Amino acid sequence: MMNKLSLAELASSLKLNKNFLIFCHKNPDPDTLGSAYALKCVLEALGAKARVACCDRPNPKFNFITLGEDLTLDFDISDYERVIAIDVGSAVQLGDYSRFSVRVDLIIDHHEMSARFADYYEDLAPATAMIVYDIARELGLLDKLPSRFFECVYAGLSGDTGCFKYSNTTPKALVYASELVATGIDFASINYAIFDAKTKGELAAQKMALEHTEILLDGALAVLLVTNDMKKQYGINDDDIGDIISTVRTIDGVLIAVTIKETTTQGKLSVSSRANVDIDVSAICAKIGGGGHPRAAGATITDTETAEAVKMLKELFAEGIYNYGKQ
Ligand SMILES: [Mn+2]
Repeated sequence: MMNKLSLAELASSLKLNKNFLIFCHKNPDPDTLGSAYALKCVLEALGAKARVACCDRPNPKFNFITLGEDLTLDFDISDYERVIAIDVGSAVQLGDYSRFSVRVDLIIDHHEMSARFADYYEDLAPATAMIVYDIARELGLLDKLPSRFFECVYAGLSGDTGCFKYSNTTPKALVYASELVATGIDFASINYAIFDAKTKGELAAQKMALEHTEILLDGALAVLLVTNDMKKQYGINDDDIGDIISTVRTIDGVLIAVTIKETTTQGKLSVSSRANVDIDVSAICAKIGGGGHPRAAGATITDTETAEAVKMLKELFAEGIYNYGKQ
């Protein structure tokens, strides 16, 4: 895989414009938000203006990254000289803002599916935030950036590595974490906000997961369907179930965890999957038009009856487990 730009070319190209828009992916996580706001710090240090945009409202627990800003576009995209998509694997990942994908001038990402079209793509980088850190270093800005920059990079890196416990935690990730911790940031509060703090709604969602997760294939496959009726019954909203897959995947013995969520749009389902072993769930999700990382991937299903989609998904992921068993 050849990058269209080298790191040096990418970094110096950022000096050419004065007014940037930075798109995050839909259902924003700490990596897309942390990368966007860290890049905003870099651009501001270069004397430019930058605005971060996302089609979905971030979970309020990420306010320490966004400072509670409204990320929805309320004005003309043509106001911006240069439009960047960060941690965005494909146009679909822009969600309701995918209509703006033709305006994107620069893609910085680490999802395998973007390898072919990203301008700067780092194969198996644990987090896009590490690429933004590389950009700042390349520009010689590390001594000049505010602590907020390091907090945002740390949030992205810690977020995508599950607090440095997922299999994507490379030695390089830990070296970067070491440098970030050495700047004196309050990393413990960041980790608490991302991983430990649970709202009452999230705890109610865990109760729902406990009561409704189906365990299949002798415990190898865990599937949780969350219908709109269940959300009402448990008094929970979409924020509360945003990371419910993390609960489902902790069930001992599970090789693949899958959540299937009904959305407020009729006939549209949001699918998330996690592999606890070396099964490439992004390849499985690609079969239904989705993608992601080898051990964390998702897809969106439209125009399919919920029951029919659930049956299809169970078969699809079961096949992945059978093939893994044959190895
Ligand atoms: Mn990411």
